[in-house]
Amino acid sequence: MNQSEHMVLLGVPMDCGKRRRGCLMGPDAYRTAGIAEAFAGLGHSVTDLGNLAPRAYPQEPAGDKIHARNEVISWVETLSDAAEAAMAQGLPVFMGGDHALALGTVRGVANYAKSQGRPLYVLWLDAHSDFHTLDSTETGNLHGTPVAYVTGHAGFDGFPEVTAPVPADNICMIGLRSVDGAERVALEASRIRRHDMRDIDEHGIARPLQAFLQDVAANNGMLHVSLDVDFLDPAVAPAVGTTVPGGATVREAHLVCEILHDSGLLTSLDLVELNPFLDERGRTASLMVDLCASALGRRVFDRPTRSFS
Ligand code: NNH
Ligand code: MN
Ligand code: MN
Ligand code: MN
Repeated sequence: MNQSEHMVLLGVPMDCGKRRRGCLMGPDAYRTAGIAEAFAGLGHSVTDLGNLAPRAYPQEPAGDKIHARNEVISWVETLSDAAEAAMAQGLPVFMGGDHALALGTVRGVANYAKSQGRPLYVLWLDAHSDFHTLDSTETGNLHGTPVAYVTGHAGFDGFPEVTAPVPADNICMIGLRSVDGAERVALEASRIRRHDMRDIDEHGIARPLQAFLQDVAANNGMLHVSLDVDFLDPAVAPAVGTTVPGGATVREAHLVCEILHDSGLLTSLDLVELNPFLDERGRTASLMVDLCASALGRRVFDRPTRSFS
């Protein structure tokens, strides 16, 4: 199976979801690593819409525990609209930028899915669960909050209302190995599917993913994948500010992407937290582009078609 897609690239040089700077260089690193050429080489058409920018926003209040609150709110508005519009054009790839961009991309994609009368599913590939609210965050960094926001949790005062909250049942996290206390309590009280690295060590990475994809297919869902660089082991992906040892191997990550391609279910993709300032000769950016290629059909040999419904 190799369906041809229209790939819509959007650069999101967002760097305010945490304090360590450098993610603003992410979009150009993906371009330099040849993301458009990789998609085109697989037979897809590609449009690069360039980089987005937040609209004007009020000055940040002094002493706010939340870092860059107004700037993030402004990005969320821009990104929501851009994501919703891009969904109508093809398969958007949001080239971040830090993970706070997912507050906007997932909100917009969810609005689009709702307009199509289809449920949205979200696959969260990350060392972290990013399930803090503005009340529970210890760091005040909004890149640690998108999953709580898009599932409609309270405590996001000042942020755009989440008009199409993603049901917890429709979210699957894989790769977890750094979950804060408050996040853990909230996750355990939720129906979010969560697979830590121990799960993957014991049972492999394919099984939980396939179970999730079965559900997406059975419900005619749309599928948004949010890929955080720190899902990968820092030994193979050093270009991220929040490295956590013991992450996914190169092959585990490719297998996830290959299975995603086989499923034919992927409808939008975030690439987040790449910090090119911390990279070694572009290897992390190149690995991320290779993973994108696997998710869009690069393979050594064809496999018998596998049905996910
Ligand atoms: N849980 C931490 C926080 O809330 C870290 C989040 N950092 C991430 N998330 N890189 O993926 O600040
Ligand atoms: Mn993250
Ligand atoms: Mn992370
Ligand atoms: Mn935290």
